[in-house]
Amino acid sequence: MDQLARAVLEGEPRALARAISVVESGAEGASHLIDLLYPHSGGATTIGVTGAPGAGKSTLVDRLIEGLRAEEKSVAAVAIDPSSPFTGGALLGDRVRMMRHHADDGVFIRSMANRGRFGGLAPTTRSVVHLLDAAGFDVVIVETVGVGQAEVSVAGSTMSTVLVLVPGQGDAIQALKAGVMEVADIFVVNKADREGADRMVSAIESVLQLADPLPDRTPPVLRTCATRGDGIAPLLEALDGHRAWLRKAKRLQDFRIAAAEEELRDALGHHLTDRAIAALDEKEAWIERLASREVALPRLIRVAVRAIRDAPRP
Ligand SMILES: Nc1nc2c(ncn2[C@@H]2O[C@H](COP(=O)(O)OP(=O)(O)O)[C@@H](O)[C@H]2O)c(=O)[nH]1
Ligand SMILES: [Mg+2]
Repeated sequence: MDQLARAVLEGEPRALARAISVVESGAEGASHLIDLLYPHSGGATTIGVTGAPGAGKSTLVDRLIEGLRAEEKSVAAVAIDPSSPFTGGALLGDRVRMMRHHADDGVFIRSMANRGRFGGLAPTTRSVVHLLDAAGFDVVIVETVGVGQAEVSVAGSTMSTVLVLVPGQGDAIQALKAGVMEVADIFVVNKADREGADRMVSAIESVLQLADPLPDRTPPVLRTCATRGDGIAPLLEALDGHRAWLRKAKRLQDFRIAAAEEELRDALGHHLTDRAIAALDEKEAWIERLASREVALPRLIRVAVRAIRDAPRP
């Protein structure tokens, strides 16, 4: 493991791929690897790109990579796709699209399944981001699918979050009104080559004006056509602008603290749940009793907590 960690820190692509597999699969040594690498992370700029399936996120990420490479920044991109939850394999579409970066040492691309049981980013995904960060990439981009909970989660773990919408996506406007909008630092209306892009931009802007209390920063609403590469330079500028804003007035430190707490809560939740379930004697019988109202939740929780306490140390 120590050797693998060293190779990751040296940015060796094959070591990186192996380390990610170890972390993803939770194989033996995963915790040790994370212990070794985590102290070396924190230097990368992290960007979340989220939105509905088909919004053009991957195409946009590909363009962002191109733009960042032109600035001589190294970039790692992880696409999380819940539609392939069992294989954890790379998505063919992403692979083919991103193939042109394949020979470039400054680019690392990986698709992975989202194993988050409660929606959002799985703890392993966050660990993978830290790993890529530790490997020395200047920028780490995380693409996630979804409108709602998943965004909240990605927004909490990446420095800047870009929400990608498309013309005519009325459901998104409703979601924004319901409060999903706080999760985006930058709004992008992609497929701006299509009819209705201007209307979509105005609709988002008017929802943003409804914010109460007024935020100390109003997210910009940008237009892109990812397939043609239009609007990418302004998006990169907006990302720089948001980062500059974060660096002022201790905001970045506040973000890091909040992200760390969220990560701890999330990982601890998963960990304790797994341990309690494993430690619970006659688990099925307890669940049946819970279902048939023979036992209520508070008592079962006490039983489960006691089971963890009495279980032999792992
Ligand atoms: N017309 C148009 N199509 C786009 C644009 N961006 C992406 N697409 C297409 O939309 C489809 C879905 O793109 P993809 O990047 O895979 O979306 P994702 O699911 O959000 O990652 C693909 O066929 C893209 O070629 C755009 O700006 N305009
Ligand atoms: Mg995609």
